[in-house]
Amino acid sequence: MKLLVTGGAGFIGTNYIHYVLDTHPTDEVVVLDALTYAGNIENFQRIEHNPRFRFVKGDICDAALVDKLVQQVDAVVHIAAETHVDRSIHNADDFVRTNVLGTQVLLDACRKHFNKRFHHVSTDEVFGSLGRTGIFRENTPYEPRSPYSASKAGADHLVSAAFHTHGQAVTISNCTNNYGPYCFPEKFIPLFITNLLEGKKVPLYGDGMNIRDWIYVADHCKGIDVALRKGRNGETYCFGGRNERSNTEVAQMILFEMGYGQEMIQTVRDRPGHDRRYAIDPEKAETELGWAAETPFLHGLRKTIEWYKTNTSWWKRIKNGEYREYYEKQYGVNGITGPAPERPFDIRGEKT
Ligand code: NAD
Ligand code: TDX
Repeated sequence: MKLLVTGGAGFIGTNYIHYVLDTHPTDEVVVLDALTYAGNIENFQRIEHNPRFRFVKGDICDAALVDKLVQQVDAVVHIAAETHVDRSIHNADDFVRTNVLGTQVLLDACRKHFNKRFHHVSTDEVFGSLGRTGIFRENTPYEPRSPYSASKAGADHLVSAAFHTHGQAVTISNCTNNYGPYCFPEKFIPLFITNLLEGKKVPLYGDGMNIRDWIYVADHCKGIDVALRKGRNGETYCFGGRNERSNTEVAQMILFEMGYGQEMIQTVRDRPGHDRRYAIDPEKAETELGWAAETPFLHGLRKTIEWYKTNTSWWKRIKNGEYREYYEKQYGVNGITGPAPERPFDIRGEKT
């Protein structure tokens, strides 16, 4: 297959394209990524010269560019999004634009070009917040509570509408919190690990008793891939790690693994509207797709800590802003919210 992967320069996208190129020896991958603050082409160092890989810097809201790229592939794996809840609380504009509008632009192009297969990567946050009991499943009603999750819910509904209205070949996956290599150090686990590597304290929101269901990113990537190849059109698949932990528990595990004590925890003001608990029942994906999360949490956490210890320059260049210099030199544009360049170039400088 030839895949168009949106958001391939971010955390899950990077892990996914490495997975595809390693696992499917004849597949080709075209990455479309706007290189916002969260995208980093330094992630492509291992595959930069792989002839089955091509990178296009551009915006998923750019209908002409999307149209052109969709024509060149067999399927689209839509991973691009604005993803950080705290940023969406501060300003939701980019969330609505990229997550809602961008998804529709991709769907329109897929419909136009012989109903190209479309897999949409989404989150468990669209289902809202659980109390002590309960679990999210594919048929759980949507009740998003942050601007981020509301924009992802809007995108999911558009994908679903494309199936019901136009008969488009779509699937959706809703996954729990991911952790692992290449996660931008604004998210909980990489922020805590990198702060400790710098000898800084870690900021725990509120009472620290919010619960997340953590899944190792490689397990999620396998799920995305199997949903793309084996999923039934119009279906949603929920992926989770069967691994619920309070933030305090995760913080304590990280501190212990890195040789620090409780004194490094700094309790800070809570996130407004902070969802209390997320948990997914992944049974449908397990039985229908033969998928299961395989990485035990302690093992995955140790691998993740090791990755951040080994790849110090990767996250240090992010934390001090230097990671942007490389592509600003290449493209001469600041990708944060700026318009997509008129003529996108691929990573080797060729016109697309
Ligand atoms: P990320 O923030 O690390 O990466 C997002 C990528 O999308 C970046 O490379 C960015 O440059 C790109 N992007 C943003 N706006 C774009 C635009 N307009 N056009 C083209 N590219 C654009 O995100 P992530 O954590 O890898 O999440 C990827 C997807 O997985 C998202 O859809 C998210 O909702 C979903 N998801 C994430 C998690 C998680 O725990 N991280 C869990 C479940 C689902
Ligand atoms: O500094 C922090 N301190 C803290 O206590 C940060 C950044 C987070 N937290 C808490 C908030 C959450 O309860 O840790 C938990 C995890 O926070 P995030 O890493 O921001 O993730 P979350 O808000 O749960 O959303 C994530 O999972 C689902 C991703 O960011 C989303 O993109 C994904 O859809």
